Amino acid sequence: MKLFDLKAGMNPRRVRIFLAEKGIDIPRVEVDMKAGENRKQDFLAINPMGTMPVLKLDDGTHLAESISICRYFEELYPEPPLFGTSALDRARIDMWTRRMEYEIARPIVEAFTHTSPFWAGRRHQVPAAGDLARDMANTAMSWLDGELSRRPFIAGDNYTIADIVAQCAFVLGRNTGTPIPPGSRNLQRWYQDVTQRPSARA
Ligand SMILES: N[C@@H](CCC(=O)N[C@@H](CS)C(=O)NCC(=O)O)C(=O)O
Repeated sequence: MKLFDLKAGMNPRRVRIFLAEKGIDIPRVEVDMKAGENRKQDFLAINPMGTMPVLKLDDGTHLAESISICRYFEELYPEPPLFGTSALDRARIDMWTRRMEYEIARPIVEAFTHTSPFWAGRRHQVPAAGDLARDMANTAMSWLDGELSRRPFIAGDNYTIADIVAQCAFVLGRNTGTPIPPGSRNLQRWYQDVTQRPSARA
């Protein structure tokens, strides 16, 4: 088994944090995105979408979606549970994970891709779309700040995959011009808590 990784990437970070929370250590290969390694034939043969992370299993199977990779490890190593245990728990965590993906991670990524010089020449950039995405991210952060006044973690009393998705988005946001506003006290408190976990440095 090995993980094709991208140290700076939001989605590979989800998998590394997840594995660290579970205490799982697997071999990793860093893909050189700046050199375009992920767009070359060798890597495209592994994942035609040209994205990381990719988990390669010993039988040659590949999984190329961060949440699917995490789900696979959850099945193999159920403790500590990060996707929930009861039917309701699982559904609630899934609901919050999807919300973190669509309401938080997506606009932060869009703001980055449409406005950063890093993506110039690699992606079609529409700066106004980036500005709109940044506004949407800020609106979603204000909503999430209110939600976090009522519970310690995104989906309830425990740290879950929903927190991992959100914290990785906010790491990207902090580095790319969409930080958590200082006035969002609950969100700031939550971010401090999750980023102080040892797994945050994975
Ligand atoms: N939905 C995928 C997205 C993967 C993805 O977009 N990865 C980014 C890094 S965070 C990437 O590899 N980008 C390279 C590129 O677009 O060229 C997942 O969650 O695994």
